[in-house]
Amino acid sequence: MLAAGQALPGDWRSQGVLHLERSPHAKLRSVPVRAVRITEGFWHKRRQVNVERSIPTLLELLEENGIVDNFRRLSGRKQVPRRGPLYTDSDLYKWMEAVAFVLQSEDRPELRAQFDQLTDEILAAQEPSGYLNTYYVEERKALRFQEQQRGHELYCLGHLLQAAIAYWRATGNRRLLDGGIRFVEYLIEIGGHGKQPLLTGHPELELALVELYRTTGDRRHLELAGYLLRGDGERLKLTPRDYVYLFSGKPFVERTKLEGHAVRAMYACSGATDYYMETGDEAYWRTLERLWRDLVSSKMYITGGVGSRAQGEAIGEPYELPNALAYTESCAAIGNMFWNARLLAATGEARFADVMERALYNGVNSGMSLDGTLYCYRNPLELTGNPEDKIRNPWYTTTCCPPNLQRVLASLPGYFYGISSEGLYVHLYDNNVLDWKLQDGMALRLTQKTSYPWEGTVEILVEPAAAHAFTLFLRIPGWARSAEVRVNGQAAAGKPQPGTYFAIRREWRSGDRVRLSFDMTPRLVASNPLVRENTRRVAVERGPLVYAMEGLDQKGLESLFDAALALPSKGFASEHRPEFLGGVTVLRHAGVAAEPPLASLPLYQPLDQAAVRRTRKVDLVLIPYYTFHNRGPTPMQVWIPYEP
Ligand code: FUB
Ligand code: ZN
Repeated sequence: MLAAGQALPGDWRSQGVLHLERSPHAKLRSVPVRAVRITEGFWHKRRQVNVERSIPTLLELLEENGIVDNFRRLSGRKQVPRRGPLYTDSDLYKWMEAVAFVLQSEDRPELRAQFDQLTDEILAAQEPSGYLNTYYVEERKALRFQEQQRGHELYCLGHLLQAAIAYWRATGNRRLLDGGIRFVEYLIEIGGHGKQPLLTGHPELELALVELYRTTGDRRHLELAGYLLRGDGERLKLTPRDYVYLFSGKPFVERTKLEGHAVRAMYACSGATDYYMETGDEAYWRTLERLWRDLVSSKMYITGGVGSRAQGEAIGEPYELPNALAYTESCAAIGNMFWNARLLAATGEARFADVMERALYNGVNSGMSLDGTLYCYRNPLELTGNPEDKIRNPWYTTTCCPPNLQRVLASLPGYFYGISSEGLYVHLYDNNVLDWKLQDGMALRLTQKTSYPWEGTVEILVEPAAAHAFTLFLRIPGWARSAEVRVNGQAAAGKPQPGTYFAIRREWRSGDRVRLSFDMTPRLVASNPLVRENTRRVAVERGPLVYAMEGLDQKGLESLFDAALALPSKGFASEHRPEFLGGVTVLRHAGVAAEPPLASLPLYQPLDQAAVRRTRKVDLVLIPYYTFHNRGPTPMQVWIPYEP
């Protein structure tokens, strides 16, 4: 047992987003965020905006909206009423976690000071017992753990722990972590079988507890995660509806499909994957595999978004993937990315990296505006252009998504690589320098130079400290129609297969160069016809990016919805425009427009008179989906009709 304040095993500097050094069922170990420097390029730009605009402005909003004052009022530092929904503590914790990840990459004294100041405010509000929550206090104190379906007490603790662990890994400072451990001790004291039954209500604490276990080595932290994943439904008197919506309360291994609240489901699956990596419990793996197949076969949007319904923020039936009504909360796409990153760590299988990349570049990336001050809660795949549709906003009463997006961008270097006993896995491509070591201790520098995702060539300079035999596993994205790998100018032996890792085992010497080339020809993608809304429509992808059409780019069209892509065709023209939308590759394609415009047709008419004539030739322009709605309200669609 490890009490607050007792020495933590391991070196905080060497721990990644997930610390998998001692995880017996993880195939890959993580590389620390600080070991990967993302240099000028696609993600560098997004990360700069994150740290310079997004993170500072969100703290101002958290202050303005009383989220920090909710702690100050408990310590008597301010006499103000509590503000916001019952889970606001978690929004501050997520913001702090984002800051902690920034600090893992570089020291920013101002951010560090803000984190320390907030730690003071938070710990001053913690009760001597260890309990900490700004909602269940005063007249609501009697309700503690009495309404766990909606209460978010454990959810907030999960986010507190994640922020605290990330800060410890950034600075070696464990004040907040000790506060978190005190709360966990309190839970262990009151909770579990025979005592107060516990329910996460909103899964999140499960993954945080497994990470806490990886940090402290205290097995009780893992056991508590296991208890939560098994659920205590009978004693809590949960209904079948609760089990569906909450994605917690009953044994995780009895789940047969993805359902209920999308973020809850994604976090539960993430936590269960973490638990599997520590325990190797095969029942968990079987369930995870089954749920993953359910996701990719019928419940995931092409953007990596998850959750079709506004009602209950829920995952729909198989193939229920509406476009305009898509709920696709940013947090759910983030949860999808987290889950697949964990599955990837567990197995080293490229299918998980493909989903992780899809979510990251599209459904997650769309969530933050290009200037870093506006956020999507929903990320629909179609917009009518109604100015009342407030898709990007600086603040939400439920402001879970903004700091979630910030923590993803801040921690992104930690997702690029993995280490196995055989060598190094390269999961993601962008300009960066890795300075780390192989599992046998050999120091290794690796430098990627590329214009990915705009171009498909990646140059990799390999520099081990001394000539050394190991395997370089290079991800060949599943979307690549063809790929080529060269080592020091020579074609590598073997055929690189999309959707796998291409393994090159050799004695690597400092100065060795690998060159990867992926075919970046834009692709037309059809969906299963059971997604009824996408009948006779195509989506367009180029590299890892999903594309979309916005009304304001289409010249000579009265309405975006009058147009169709003219197929078959000579294909797309790609043009890189460095000044447009933060620098993007725009696609052009021949189209045809309805003549007369569709809006001039009656709502209903006899079938034999109803044929739509799309005869007028137009030039259609597509932009990357993640940039949609950055220029004000305008119609948008991902799934585009086509005319044969
Ligand atoms: O309940 C906390 C967060 O608020 C969820 O993750 C989001 O879906 C939103 O409901
Ligand atoms: Zn959210």
